[in-house]
Amino acid sequence: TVKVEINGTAVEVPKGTRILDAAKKVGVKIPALCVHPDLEPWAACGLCIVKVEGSPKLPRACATEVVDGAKYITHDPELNEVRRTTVEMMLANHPNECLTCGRSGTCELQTMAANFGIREIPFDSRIPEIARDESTPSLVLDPRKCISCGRCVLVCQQMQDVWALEFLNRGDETRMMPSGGALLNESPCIKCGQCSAHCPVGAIYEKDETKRLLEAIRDPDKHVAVQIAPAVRVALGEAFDLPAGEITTGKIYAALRRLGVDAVFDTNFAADLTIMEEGTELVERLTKGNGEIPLITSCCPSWVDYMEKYYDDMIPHFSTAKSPMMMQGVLTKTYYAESKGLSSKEIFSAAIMPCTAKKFECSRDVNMFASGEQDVDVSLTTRELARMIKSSGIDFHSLSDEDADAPIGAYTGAGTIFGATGGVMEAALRTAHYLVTGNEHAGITFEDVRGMDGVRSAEVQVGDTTLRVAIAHGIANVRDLMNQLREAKAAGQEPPFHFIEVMACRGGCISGGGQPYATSSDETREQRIAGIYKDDEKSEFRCSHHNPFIKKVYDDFLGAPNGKKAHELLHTHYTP
Ligand code: HC0
Ligand code: SF4
Repeated sequence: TVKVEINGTAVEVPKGTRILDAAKKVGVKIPALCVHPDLEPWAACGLCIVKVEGSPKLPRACATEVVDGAKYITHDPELNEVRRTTVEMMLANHPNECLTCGRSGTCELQTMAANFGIREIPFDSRIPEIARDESTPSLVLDPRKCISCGRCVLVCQQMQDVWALEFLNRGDETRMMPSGGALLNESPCIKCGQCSAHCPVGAIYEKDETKRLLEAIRDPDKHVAVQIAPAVRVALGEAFDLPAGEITTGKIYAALRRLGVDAVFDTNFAADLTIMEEGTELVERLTKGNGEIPLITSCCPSWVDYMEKYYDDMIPHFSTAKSPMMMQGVLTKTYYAESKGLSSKEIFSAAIMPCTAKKFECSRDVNMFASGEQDVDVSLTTRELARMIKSSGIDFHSLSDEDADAPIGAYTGAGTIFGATGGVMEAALRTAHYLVTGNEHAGITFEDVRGMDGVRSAEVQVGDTTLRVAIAHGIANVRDLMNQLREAKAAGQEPPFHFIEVMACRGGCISGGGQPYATSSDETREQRIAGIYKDDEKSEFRCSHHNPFIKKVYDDFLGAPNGKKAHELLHTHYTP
């Protein structure tokens, strides 16, 4: 360890600790805009300079390791003045559009300006005229608002390994954009939205589609059905100052009804359905040689996009099962519509997702129109739902819990854990044993597939087979796994795994690009994941095949899992 002083307070920290973190330990917050706990520090914004007693240097606290015996001064009038000037310069290069900006109230630059009490900007304004990029269905890039902190570029390159964004231009004119000034939809972007979740200001954000849902609600000719994704229930509360991980499912259902929607469904129901379809697919591939092993999950649209772009040789390995969101959408416009005597045209189906890529998935190909109409008309992020609730004057805290509507609303614990990394795998394992052997597995939980390691693997005995499974989250963790598969294939060896789960975002959907702005650190992720497993534990049923409404939908409507009708409505295909 190393002993240092921060503003006169002694503190002992492990060797290699950075000044910023040592200061945190004694309750001192050094301002910074480029720093993010998910990313390597790279000293871009210059706000975190500190003084070292006896030295003329002003090291940047985010990137500089403490030196044994050093005495640091983090705040004094002189440092404050330098920082204030830095913020003023940023403000001169930033449009004064707080009142109409989606980040107003959560913007880190706004907070910084408020904290420094800046009342005027003593520099000439120099805002480049660069048009907004609205080329993808998911995100809007507004380079005028960019403060060149670099977080989006780092997250896109380091965490996601996509390299859709880079820095263009130099000095004050530096802006994050796709290479060569291309549009986002011409870049390799997979629409995961992690850039938007990490941007401290309003320079990258989800495409707001709240108006479309509100218009449908007001349209007397539309019957509006809304589904909510697994991960929404453990994060929406944060937008209402509840702790991360607090389960607010019943309040969300109630809020949707107050907004005027006609039917409230749960994507978790379709997650149970996905397990029946994907589980059956796995068993058929394993026992009947009906397709390639390993089977790879396909419910994450950013992962599908990435795979089609970079691993199209893996297409035969992909599960053809649609994502739960799309399954829920098609059932809403067929099975549910029929039960109400409505046509698919009369239904408006919306989804609330933790994800920006789901906006793109809704209309990605013809299979997403299996009901004859677009099965999910619009997909909104958790952040958009929070705004709708706030702007409608609904006091979220005072809502009482309500239930989802039948017959496609009830879910099991297996459906809910889809929201966490490893959850789809665990849900599948809970049912695979039953599908293979006809008997229930002795235990419900599979602790080996849980956790936050970027790549995890486990062996699970299912009947006579030792199933080898692997899980990856955060796209940067996928490459090794896919290369391992390619190598085994090329060498004619047995595949290293039977079943692989991939989620594009670190932690899984609980940390999707459309979730409430948090510091997005692993602490928040773990709190949300704990909420997901709590929801699982308190569920009456915990295996998808035990969901009585899943049995009913097969009996009444779909026939057998992987049967003809199920294939027509619930499966899809991929194109390189
Ligand atoms: Fe997910 Fe999903 S688990 S992708 O992370 O499979 O977005 O929450 O809704 O569709 O269920 C997201 C979350 C979903 C889907 C489900 C899957
Ligand atoms: Fe990169 Fe994801 Fe943002 Fe696209 S959405 S630019 S892939 S971080």
